[in-house]
Amino acid sequence: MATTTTLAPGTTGYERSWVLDWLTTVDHKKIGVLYIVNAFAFFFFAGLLALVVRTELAVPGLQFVDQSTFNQAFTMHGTLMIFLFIVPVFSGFANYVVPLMLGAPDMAFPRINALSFWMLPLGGLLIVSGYLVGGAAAGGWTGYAPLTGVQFSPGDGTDLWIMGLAVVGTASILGSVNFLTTIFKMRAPGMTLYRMPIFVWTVMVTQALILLATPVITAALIALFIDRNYGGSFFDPSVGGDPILWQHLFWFFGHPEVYIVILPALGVVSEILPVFSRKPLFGYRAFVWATIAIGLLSFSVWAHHMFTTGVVFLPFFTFMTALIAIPTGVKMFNWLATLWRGSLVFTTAMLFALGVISMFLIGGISGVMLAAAPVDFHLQDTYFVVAHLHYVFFGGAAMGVFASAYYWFPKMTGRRLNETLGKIHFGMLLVGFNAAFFVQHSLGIQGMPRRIADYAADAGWTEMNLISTAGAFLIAFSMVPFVVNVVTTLLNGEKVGDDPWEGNTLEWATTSPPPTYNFDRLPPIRSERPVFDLRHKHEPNLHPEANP
Ligand code: HEM
Ligand SMILES: [Cu+2]
Repeated sequence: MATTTTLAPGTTGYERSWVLDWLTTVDHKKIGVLYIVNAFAFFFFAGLLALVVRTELAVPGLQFVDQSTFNQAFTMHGTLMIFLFIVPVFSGFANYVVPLMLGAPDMAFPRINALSFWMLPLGGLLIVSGYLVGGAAAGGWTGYAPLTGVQFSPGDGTDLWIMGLAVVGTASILGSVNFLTTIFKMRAPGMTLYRMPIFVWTVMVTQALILLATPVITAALIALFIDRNYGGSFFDPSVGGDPILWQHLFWFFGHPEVYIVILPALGVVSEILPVFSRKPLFGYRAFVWATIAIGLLSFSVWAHHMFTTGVVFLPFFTFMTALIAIPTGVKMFNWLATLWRGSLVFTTAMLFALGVISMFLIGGISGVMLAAAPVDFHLQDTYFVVAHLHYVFFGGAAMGVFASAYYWFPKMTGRRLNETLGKIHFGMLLVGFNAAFFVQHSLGIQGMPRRIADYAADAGWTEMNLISTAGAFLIAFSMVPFVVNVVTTLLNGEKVGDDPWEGNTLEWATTSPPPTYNFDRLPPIRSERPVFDLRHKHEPNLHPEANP
């Protein structure tokens, strides 16, 4: 039978413009890049808002902005950093690497994937557009009732904030279904659950948390919208509602949210440490179970954010919160054991991974302190909390973002970021970060409240606030070498092969960048380090644990 070997006329030679190509793509790699670029745009904007806040606080007195502008600035800063930067940026990296790590050609639902991405800039713009209609939301990123009720937040900015967050939340629910289906249904032959890279495990638990937690906040937002616009009374006590109900709903989402943010960063660290220690990850299965345990426990501790409301059974929530230290400690211990006697290579990615571990350790310790109810009564709503949350969100999670960027950039582009500029970026960020946030512990202990635009000159807080503001500007300047690095590397960076770091996981077994549908052929998958096995075909298996 005759077969056609040439294409029918008209099916070649049609090239879409690259703009249209990116706007309509359903390729998980391009969608991943779109997620990352979009998240960084919001990161830089939210960072500028942080500088507004810090500049105002540098010295006593109101110099630059009025109270209302200040409240909008920290609310938009927190909201955008959490919902438009740190969560979606990891969805971006996960979008790019999870199918690769599983040996899959794409995500399970490529079109839904594109939809979940495009809802994000839409939601983000809705939130920011509050600035165009007489003032953005100003009730804090936690949106506490009654601050966000019509009485104290009469403007449209708060309604836009609610709508934008509902869109963003719906997008991440769609995304979580896609991730979970991909992880359960799209793994290559041989890729058992216990051979999946730890990063994939952390994404899986994270997406399960998103699926369970996000509908709660979305429902609460809708209730708030009804209160504000249609005479509802969910949160208004004067007509039988309960403002504490908002706190329950918010934190039932909000605490898991912390792990939604931190788990992928811990996953990245668990990928990077073995590669640059030239050793297998110590205790693979313990990492898996610690991740699952953290995920489960995260739903039983929300009320540690509500100790001072008086409606909380303090011993229970203190105890459950303290329990989380156990699986977290397991991870810490196993990372150190991975590094122990390894031949360490201090690439920028490795430095950022070590940064995550050490900064997250500080954030974890201050977290255990806050979890003790008597201590929390003193520190609630002070700068101690601001310090704690930034050690977790910035020192932990955002450092993990930079670790990911340096580690996977060669896979995404075929070019490696410049290591000298990378190390300058890391050094400036580390110094700036600790200058900005470490002193805030003392400020909090001395009683400086969060969310204030001004403080008394004789409070004794001026010097530390000045240091904190200087640190914030150093953080901002550390982005210059980073951006220069990304731009110059894209234009003419050092071209490296498909596997510049000698990685262990499947993404390093294809070209950089990978072709459409990712793999021409896959190496056999007989352990959680298939690419390592491929490279060391003739040596005995050094890590039989995962290969029973
Ligand atoms: C560019 C570096 C950053 C600086 C200088 C900075 C600074 C600040 C400042 C001054 C506040 C206000 C404190 C207050 O008055 O309550 C704040 C709040 C906050 N920041 Fe940051 N921040 C930075 C990065 C981040 C990152 C990366 C995240 C999360 C991923 C984040 C999340 C938050 C949150 C959730 C709040 C609470 C907002 C609220 O109380 O409503 N920040 N930050
Ligand atoms: Cu919490």
